[in-house]
Amino acid sequence: MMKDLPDVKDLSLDTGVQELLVKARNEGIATAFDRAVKMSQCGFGSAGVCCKQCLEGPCRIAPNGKGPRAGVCGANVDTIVARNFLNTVTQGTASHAEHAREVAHAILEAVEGKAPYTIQDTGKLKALAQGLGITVEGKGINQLAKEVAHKALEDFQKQQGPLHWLKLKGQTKEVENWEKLGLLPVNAHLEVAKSMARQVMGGDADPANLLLGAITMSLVDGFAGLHMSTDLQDVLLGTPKAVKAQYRLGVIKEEMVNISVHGHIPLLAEKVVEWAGKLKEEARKVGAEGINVVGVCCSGNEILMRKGVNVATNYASQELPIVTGALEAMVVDIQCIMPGLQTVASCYHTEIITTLPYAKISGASHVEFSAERADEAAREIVMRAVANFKKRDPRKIAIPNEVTEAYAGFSVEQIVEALKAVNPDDPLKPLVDAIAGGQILGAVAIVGCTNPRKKQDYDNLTLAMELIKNNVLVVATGCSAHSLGKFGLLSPEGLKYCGEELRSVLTAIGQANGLPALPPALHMGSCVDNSRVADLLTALADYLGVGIKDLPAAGSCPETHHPKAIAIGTYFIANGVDVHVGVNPQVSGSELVVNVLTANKEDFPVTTDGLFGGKLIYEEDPVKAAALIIERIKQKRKALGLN
Ligand code: BF8
Repeated sequence: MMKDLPDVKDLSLDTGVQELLVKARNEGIATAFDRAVKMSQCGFGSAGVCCKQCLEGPCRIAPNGKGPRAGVCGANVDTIVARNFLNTVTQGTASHAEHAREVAHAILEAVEGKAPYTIQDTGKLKALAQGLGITVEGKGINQLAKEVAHKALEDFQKQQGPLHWLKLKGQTKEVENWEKLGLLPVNAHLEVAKSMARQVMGGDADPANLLLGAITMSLVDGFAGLHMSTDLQDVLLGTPKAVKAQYRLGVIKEEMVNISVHGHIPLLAEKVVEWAGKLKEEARKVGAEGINVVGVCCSGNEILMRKGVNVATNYASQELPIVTGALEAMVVDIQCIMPGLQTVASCYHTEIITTLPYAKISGASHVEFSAERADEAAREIVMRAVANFKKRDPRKIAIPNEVTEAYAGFSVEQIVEALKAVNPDDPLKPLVDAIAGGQILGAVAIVGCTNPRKKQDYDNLTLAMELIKNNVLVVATGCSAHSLGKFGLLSPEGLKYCGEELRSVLTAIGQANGLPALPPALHMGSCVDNSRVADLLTALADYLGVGIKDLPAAGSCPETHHPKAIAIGTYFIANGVDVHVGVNPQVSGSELVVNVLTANKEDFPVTTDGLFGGKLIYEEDPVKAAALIIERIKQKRKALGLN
């Protein structure tokens, strides 16, 4: 088996992951990395030219120009590729919108006394209520929270006017542009249903119109998905503040009952952390020293940001905490959960516990979670983990040693707070001055995933290093943030990789806050927390009186894997931000779609760059990608009259 598989050093930069990949192979266990090697990619699917919209097909248009040029119904390759792209964006959007809706319901249940949560950020609640046009005066916190939650749910049912959250959070100049183009979404469910209806056989066959549909869908993603999720979670669970924690598989402790939380919606993860604290004594009864909760993927980000919980690993290596032989339970909710987890877990004592009725894995245990029974579910999950401690096979235990220290918790509120230490009256001024003066060349959000087809963490890290070396400020979210955390870029230690000017700015802000320096990359949260990145860009654009599209900023997802990442990227393009992806976005089969999204032909009549000021950059080499991003940042600086 070992013979035809690549060296583990070529699969991940993380030595702990490498170590456990060798262990897994020696034990005859296949992981995503090895499955990726064996699964060849379909050339038609890779180019986006396969159509499965009806039973006349599947039809496919060969990218090499040979064979039929249209499907049985006559759909040409541009229609097929654009429709597939819209489908990808719709999948990502539906995931985020469902996330937001769950949190809105949890708030309602909490304030009605049915769910065991208490509103944590009353200041943010009041600000949201005001922004949504709700009268604040004379109302109690629970009443306000109820009205805000109802407004949120209206964004899933109202039949007229743009999304409340778009009016609340959209940057004025960008909103004007979307309105002028007739792209404003009305409600999340309506738009997802409309998107599916236009994709159906015999629906929308105009590729440009389908791509505009993808833009509308991405606005749903941004406002009724990302922004709404973050805003409501901050209200219910608290707005993050700077925290210190540890990264890498060494955070799993042999002497403890270990539970990893994995998925996205933090309602469950928060409760598991709470009950792990309450049930310590139960762990001692079975011979453990306590209960250790560790994070994986975006649930990991959520409890890192709010609770300082350590992070074991990110997407591509999610099976490997099980391979330590010391993980009692992995509790999952939704999105980015590999079904292969259960296959790996069946070789160990680890219990995979699914929690949502619409996201189960065959063979896994299921403990139904809802906000109403959050305590019962979390208690049961922790007790199951405790009971599994005694089932360990000591011969199978091998936990890598390495851990890395990192800072996280950089919500916009926390960033502004840090800047206030430099200028209490005008906190954004130091940042804007540093950008205007060229000490900060621009800002890039490194976001999204890791992908078992790419050397894990390598592109995320390499791109970040290139950018900070060139004095570009980096913020990070999602599994990319984990990549940077594992290798020291979320710690002031990483400042040594920065250009001199960026280093002096980060040192000055850090020291004004009693720290040696700020880290070279600021961890802003999970994937839904890309809303925080948008909020920061909106604040800067408003401060300067320009559009987001005018800012010297970009986004990058070097190790893309999920449709959510494509939805988020499209949302940022709609806001006028260039977005780099390092993995094939599966549109190459249509020259038209490529031209519209990447604006690679100067004379092409309609491009996202022309309409919004942002475009897609596809480049697999992270060093080349950094150069392209920096070139564009310089162009945007020039247009603003900056050197
Ligand atoms: O929402 S970064 S691999 S876990 S899709 Fe998934 Fe990508 Fe990780 Fe979070 Ni986002």
